[in-house]
Amino acid sequence: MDARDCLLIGAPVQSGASQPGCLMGPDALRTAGLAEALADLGHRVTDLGNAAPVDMSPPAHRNDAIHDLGETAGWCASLQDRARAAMADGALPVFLGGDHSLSLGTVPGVAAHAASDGRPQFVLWLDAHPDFHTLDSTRSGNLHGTPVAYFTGQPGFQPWLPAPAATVPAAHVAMLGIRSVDAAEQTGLREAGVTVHDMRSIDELGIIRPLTAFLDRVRAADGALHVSLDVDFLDPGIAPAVGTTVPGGATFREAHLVMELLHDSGRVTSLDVVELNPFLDERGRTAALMVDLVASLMGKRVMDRMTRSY
Ligand code: 4U7
Ligand code: MN
Ligand code: MN
Ligand code: MN
Repeated sequence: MDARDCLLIGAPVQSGASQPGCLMGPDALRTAGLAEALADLGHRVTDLGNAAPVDMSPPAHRNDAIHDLGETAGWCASLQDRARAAMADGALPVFLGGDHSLSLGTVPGVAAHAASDGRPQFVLWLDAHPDFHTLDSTRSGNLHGTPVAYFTGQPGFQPWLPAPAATVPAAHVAMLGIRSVDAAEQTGLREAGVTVHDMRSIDELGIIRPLTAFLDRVRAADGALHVSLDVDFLDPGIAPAVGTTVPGGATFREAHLVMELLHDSGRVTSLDVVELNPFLDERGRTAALMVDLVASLMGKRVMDRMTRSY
């Protein structure tokens, strides 16, 4: 990848999660040196600071479990605009979460730009969870479990959330690392036709084959590719700073390999780094790991590292 204009956009959203703390995610990523790491790779980096939600007061939903709907709807609207504008500037936006409900905004926003360019939008979802609940199916009421259903255009989100600026066809979404799926999500994913590579398939096939198959499809379609990286994609042993830990996650080496392959593909046009909860971290290690993964995605290589340090 050549030098890119990277826009860092903080999205301190925590209304979609049950535990407070994601609010501090953007600042932890900054403190861990994200801008410096990207600049060291030769990219032009602008930190736009933090976005803010717009005021929204949607009607109450019949599902009583849902909480903070208005605030999450406000973030959804605000981030759709920010994402679309960042893409229109020709930049590569990196959205610093914030819980995963921020993808209710970022994905439709980047997809709207791709549509205006006449390019198909693809999404790679790196997560322990498929986040495929609807407002009716969520039992926890935590809206960070809903973005993929929303941006693939599943019914039942309006009028509670703003209409997505654009949707992404379910067939253009691939998920890697999945290992916690609720019953309603299983049915929904199957019916919608999302490609789900669960941990069993990664154990059997490795992580390269499913990823390269997807990247080949993106390339063949000349698509734009949004990557949404949830901290819980990683094994909690290496990434403890997340509210929704699930054992058996991606290893340090698997995660770096995914990032390196994404870099080599040259296809990534936008990125979410989500669910970092610094309140749960151990001496900043998860934040530091996330920065290192983003650096790998943006071109950091082992051999360059050796040349510099030895
Ligand atoms: B994350 C869950 F029940 N499915 O709906 C839910 F397991 O963004 C988890 O991937 C959602 O971290 C996790 O609450 C959302 C649960
Ligand atoms: Mn463009
Ligand atoms: Mn998630
Ligand atoms: Mn998750």
